[in-house]
Amino acid sequence: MLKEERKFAPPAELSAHANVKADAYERAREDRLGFWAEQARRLSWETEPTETLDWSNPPFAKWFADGKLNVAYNCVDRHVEAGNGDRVAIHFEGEPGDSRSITYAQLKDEVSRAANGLIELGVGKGDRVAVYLPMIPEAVIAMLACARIGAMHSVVFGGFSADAIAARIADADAKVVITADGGYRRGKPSALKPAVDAAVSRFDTVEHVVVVRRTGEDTAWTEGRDVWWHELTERQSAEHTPEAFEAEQPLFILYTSGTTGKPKGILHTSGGYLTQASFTHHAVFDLKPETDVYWCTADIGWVTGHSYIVYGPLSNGATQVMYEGTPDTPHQGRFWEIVQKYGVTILYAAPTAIRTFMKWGDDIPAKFDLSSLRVLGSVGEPINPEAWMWYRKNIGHDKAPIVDTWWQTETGSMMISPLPGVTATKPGSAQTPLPGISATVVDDEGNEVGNGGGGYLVLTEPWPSMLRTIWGDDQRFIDTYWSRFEGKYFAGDGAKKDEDGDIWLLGRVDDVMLVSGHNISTTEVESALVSHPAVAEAAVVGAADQTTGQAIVAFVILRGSATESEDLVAELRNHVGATLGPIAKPKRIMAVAELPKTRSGKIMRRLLRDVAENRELGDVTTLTDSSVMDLIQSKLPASG
Ligand code: 6R9
Repeated sequence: MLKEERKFAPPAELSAHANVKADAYERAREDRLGFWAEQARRLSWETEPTETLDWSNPPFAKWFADGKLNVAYNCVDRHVEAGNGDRVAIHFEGEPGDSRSITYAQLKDEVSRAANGLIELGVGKGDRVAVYLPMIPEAVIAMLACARIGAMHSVVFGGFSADAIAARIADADAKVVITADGGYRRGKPSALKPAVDAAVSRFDTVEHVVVVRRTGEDTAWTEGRDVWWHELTERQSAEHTPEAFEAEQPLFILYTSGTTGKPKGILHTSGGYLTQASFTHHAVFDLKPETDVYWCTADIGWVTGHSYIVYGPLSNGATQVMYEGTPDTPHQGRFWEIVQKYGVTILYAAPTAIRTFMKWGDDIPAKFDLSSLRVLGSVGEPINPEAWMWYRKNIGHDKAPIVDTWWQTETGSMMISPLPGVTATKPGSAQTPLPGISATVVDDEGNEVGNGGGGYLVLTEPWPSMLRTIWGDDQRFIDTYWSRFEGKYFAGDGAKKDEDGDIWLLGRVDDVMLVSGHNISTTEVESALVSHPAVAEAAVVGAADQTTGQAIVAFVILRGSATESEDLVAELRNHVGATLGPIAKPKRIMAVAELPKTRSGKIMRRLLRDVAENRELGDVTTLTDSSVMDLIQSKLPASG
């Protein structure tokens, strides 16, 4: 197994002024529920909760059940009332270079108008609204407008197919869809409304389609059903009195594809979700709302956009950057140009982006002033130690701590992460459950492993932002998460504990390979490959093999200067063997130009397994770019 010896102490200055210090772990250990009750008080409640957790009917939790609050009020109005109406909430940067800064006072007006507009369209408490928008401020405004009136949003990634939209509209029975004519991607307008039209035409339950004008391109129009966002909102009052809802009022549904089967509608509710999203954002990023400029590069269609663009940062009164487009438009330094332009202090990105920046070269970020950055976050996949080191050196200039945050759509907010003012960080490890969170690693029988042991990641106590169920399917909720290990939440990730008890995530258990009777983690083989100077990215799968059960097949993206050759392949195999042991040597290694990824940047190993086993490809609807698979398949010999 890879052994990580490097460790980086938190900067003294950051430690001294950290929002959350080491004592939080102690306090939460002594009184976990008291700790969460204290965090709930960071929010503004119309009726303060007196109950913390109701776990009388597991796994169906209720948090702060007798409290009442309005989530949008907490994210917007209360900052205006506190005298911070002139603070910028969102610095929006459009891909073509247009920009717009929205203060909290302006956001309050816009959210109120949108809320009044939705009410005019007949949307009320408990109704579902599908949101299919590019990364523009209206996405945030639409989500908050729903929250403000007690309607639930169901955000669908801009760019998903009509089929994917239709499946989500049908499952949630959405009565309104909010979309745009299009958005900008890779330097061009990219239409969104046609996919919505195709999806909506299959139902008679969708009453209205609200359309934001972003690109100004011609758009097909269905009279009576379609409504321009600007016409709808401009005629509304900017006054809207937020109603307080019960803490367990549903806030949103967000679909996760999972590896098989129909997407799961993950249901989140209000008080507990906002408590943990807000607390973790405050603690893990050490946000100082008066001085920090925060930027989460995720898409709003991913849970990361929900919790760390909308609910976490706005509940904390943050000033944040929102960027519409791709990192290489119009040039590969676009992200760093934005960091320099706004003086971004906290950056939250995915390992897939970091590995892409590595591939593009150190000289690109070096051209920009990144000295404002003081905390760097990572989310979405295990971050390979080499990518972590690159991020620390080239983006954080060896001073900004990296927080590798493990969590899921289902957990609602961060669960395992270093605290930037407390933890001595280790490249590649998410390390420690956050204060108030109980996570551990168990073996096949559900027994906790000791330090140095490996197995499955589980959560052993309920947490405030946990999913409440799968929309419309309580039994699937129980079967998927609560049946593998008695009384514990099964996350579906493999993990190990190192000698210090720090947690390392090893990828989805569905991806774990079984080679000659040995369990081998895809993450570890990929990290070993990426630690070779010729490799920028790697994806590893186990393909059926007559002699070894499964054989390791690796797909690698080479760095600019390297070219594929038999010698290089042999060298890479030996490199993995030397790092992890001979059993982990890939049987085959293929250089490819791109890897198949979801919109949130996760590698879809399932498709690569289909390729490696010469099967027909499974569902590709959640892929960013399906032509990638044609390229990869064309590299393969007819039989494997
Ligand atoms: C937030 C998000 C959840 C799955 C999760 C795990 C992987 C996320 C990670 C990580 C290792 C991290 N994952 N963060 N693995 N280290 N820091 O990504 O939610 O899209 O639902 O995915 O992502 O496999 O189970 P979601």
